[in-house]
This record gives sequence, C-alpha cells and structure tokens, in this order.
Amino acid sequence: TVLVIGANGQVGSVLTEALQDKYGKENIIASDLRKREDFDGIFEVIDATNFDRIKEVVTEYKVTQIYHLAAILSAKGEENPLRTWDINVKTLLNVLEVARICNIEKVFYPSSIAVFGNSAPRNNTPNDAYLDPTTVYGISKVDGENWAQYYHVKYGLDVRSIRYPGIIGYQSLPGGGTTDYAVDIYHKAVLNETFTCFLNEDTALPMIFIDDAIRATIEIMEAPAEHIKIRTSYNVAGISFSPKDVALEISELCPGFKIDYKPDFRQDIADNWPKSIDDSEARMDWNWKPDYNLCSITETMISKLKEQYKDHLNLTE
Ligand code: VAH
Repeated sequence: TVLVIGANGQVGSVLTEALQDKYGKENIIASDLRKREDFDGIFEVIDATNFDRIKEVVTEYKVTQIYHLAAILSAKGEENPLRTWDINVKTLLNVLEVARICNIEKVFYPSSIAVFGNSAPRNNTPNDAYLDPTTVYGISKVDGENWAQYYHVKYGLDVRSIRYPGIIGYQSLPGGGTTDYAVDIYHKAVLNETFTCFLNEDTALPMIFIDDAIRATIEIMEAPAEHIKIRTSYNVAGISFSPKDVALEISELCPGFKIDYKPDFRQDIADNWPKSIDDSEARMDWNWKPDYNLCSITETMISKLKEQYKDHLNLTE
C-alpha cells in the first residue's frame, strides 16, 4: 500500500487521485492534519510531526511506499521562519526514520526551485548549481535533499526527489506559494474579475502544469532504481513564463480580461529564483519530458474552471 502524507494539499490532493486510479483505492492511504469529509477512499488523520502516528499507520496498513507532500511553502513560510524550519524538517526526518525502521521500499520527497538563490545562473539553471536559498522554505528543502541522499547512501533507502517548479492546477487553490499568482489569475479571468498580480509583469518563473507534475512524480517513482543517478533532487521543468505572457494568452480566450500589478514581498522571493531550469539529467536518466505548453495549459485551465464555476456564472450572466 501507498501512504500519501499531505493529501489535502495542492499536489497531494491530485496525486492521491492519480495513485488511486493507478493502483486501486484499496491500496492508497490518504492522510493529512484534518479528514476531508468528501474523500472517496481510505483516509487517516496524521500530523507528520508525530513520529509514532506515522509509524502506527505504516504498520497498520503494511505501507510499502510513502509520498511526503506536507510542507509550509515559500511565502507563508516567511511569516514564522523557525516554525517553518521545524515543521518542514521534523516531518521529513520522521518519514525517513519510519521508512528506515519499517523497511519501506520507496519514498518520494518533493523539493523545489526555491532551493536556488543568487549564486545559481538565472537562466537554464543546472542541476548541480550552488544552492544558497533565500527563503526558510528553500533552506528546508536543501536540507531535505541532503537528508534524502544521506538515508540513501547510509541505509540504502530508496528516496527519490523532484524540484517542482511553480505548479498550475485547477483542482485546488494553493496555499502560501510565490507562484500561486499563476493559479489565481485563471480563476479571476473565468469570473470576469480584474486580476491584481503580486509580481511585476516581466517576472519570468519556471512553471509546470499539474498533470505534468503528477506524471513526473509517478514516472520517477516507477523508474528502475539503477536509472536514478541523483539522490538529492532532480530539476524538472515544464515551461517558463511571466505574468505578462500568461495574461496575453488568457486574453485570447477571455477578451475582456484585465490585469493590474501590485508587487509585494513575494517579488523579492521571485527575484532570487531561476527564470528557467535545465532538466537534462531528468530527461537523460528517466526519460522526463513535459506535455503542456502555455497555450495548452491556458486552454485546459479556462475550460476546467468554466466547468467549476458554471452555476455561479449562469447566476451572474
Ligand atoms: C511556492 N509553489 O511558491 C511553491 C513552489 C517553486 C514554487 O515551491 O512556494
């Protein structure tokens, strides 16, 4: 069985469904701090800062794989740095220790482009760039990558990791990220509301569509162990774009779309992140390649969100 920790999150919620489709609902244990009432499947409440609770669920369900998707993201994380550090690191160490003690076959650990800082080239940032992250979230992810590699080298634990770019999905509103503008913008466009962007118009960032991110996650986990050459974390890229690029793309489908720009503290975070990512190692080692570009992302986001808001839109039209 597969345990998903953080199953209510932006990635966790979609990944859980994809895993249920692939391996059967009876083999997926979803978990998070609070039970999701409308959840169709096996759900256990787990606070991942509690080692015993994770071990209890792993033992009870004979878990063989763990996907650890619980963390406090970049922007939210800056509100309380030491708490962010404590939660992001303690939860990962609990997962790695339970995995070691219970002989878990495979662990997935999500890292992020937030691990890069001013020392990394801004464009086509290489996998082995020097990491000097500027957010606590980024620091905790660099730390997590090194712990993942340590548990692989010292204990032979099969931990695999991807540095997610900003993830764009229609299934949930993300919480606390610096790239979240790229999700909110589509909701505002579909609701015919002006979008106020918290980054300035030419801030290009590496992004990936949710379906590509989920596929990358499952593909790296299903690759033969000998293909996984990097045990800290793999760069993975979808596409890079700026608020201006995505606003232009949206205007093609939503002619009256309006945007204005009010950069806030998240501009400083974004200014220290790469504009684009070199993911050639992922392509070489486990055949990674993205399917979605900005045009197909926009088409999919707009049509899915129109579907979600159809009752609301009929009421207002
Ligand atoms: C964040 N969406 O903004 C996350 C992610 C690369 C961005 O780490 O914090």
